[in-house]
Amino acid sequence: MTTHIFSGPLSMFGAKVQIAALEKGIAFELVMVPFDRDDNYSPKHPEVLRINPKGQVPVLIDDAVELFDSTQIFEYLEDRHPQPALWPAETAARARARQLEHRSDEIFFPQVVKLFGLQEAMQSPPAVEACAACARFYGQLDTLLADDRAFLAGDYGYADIAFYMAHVFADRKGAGMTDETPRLVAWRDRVGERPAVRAVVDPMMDFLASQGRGVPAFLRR
Ligand SMILES: N[C@@H](CCC(=O)N[C@@H](CS)C(=O)NCC(=O)O)C(=O)O
Repeated sequence: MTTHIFSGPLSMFGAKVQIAALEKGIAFELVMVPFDRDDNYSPKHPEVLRINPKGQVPVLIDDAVELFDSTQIFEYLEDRHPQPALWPAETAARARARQLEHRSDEIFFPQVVKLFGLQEAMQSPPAVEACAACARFYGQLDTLLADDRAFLAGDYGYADIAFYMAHVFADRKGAGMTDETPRLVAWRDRVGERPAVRAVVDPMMDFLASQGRGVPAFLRR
């Protein structure tokens, strides 16, 4: 039975799952759902509606297991395909990595979502505050990398995948990282070199370019 991942051409959360599955060498069929905010992400794929009461991607079908939510799917992928490990083995390190992944999705990314609706008003107080919140977040992660660690939670893993994708969208919306956080920029380059990341991000950027929409400078080819 084939594993299916339902994602969207501009789905940040779907891209997380695609990258993780590629890192683990899982054979899967990718189903791209119609995806545009202007159309309120409609029509919804019937399988997505059946499995996710929120009607959102990503959705994973692996034989009898049907899941939604990128972080829940990470946990399943790790249990089902333990190697290569994408969470740290040690309990405290694993808990910290999970917090980082959660903070990326639930603390950082909501600031980016605010900017989605403020693109014509980037000098407005809410936009300035959202950009400042992103910059503060970058500063915290830059400090985290100060002890010569190459990746956010030690070894490369889910925390890096989640934050890499979130920051691509932040950059698209005018809140990219700068040379004020050089360790984080170097981290971005390290993560961006991974074939699994390229395999997901490059088509996403091609999709944007094909629509005449902006592509972050560091991802232009
Ligand atoms: N917490 C969820 C968020 C999923 C999510 O926001 N998905 C977006 C795409 S990135 C979506 O499907 N939006 C369409 C909609 O809300 O109708 C996750 O981690 O999977």
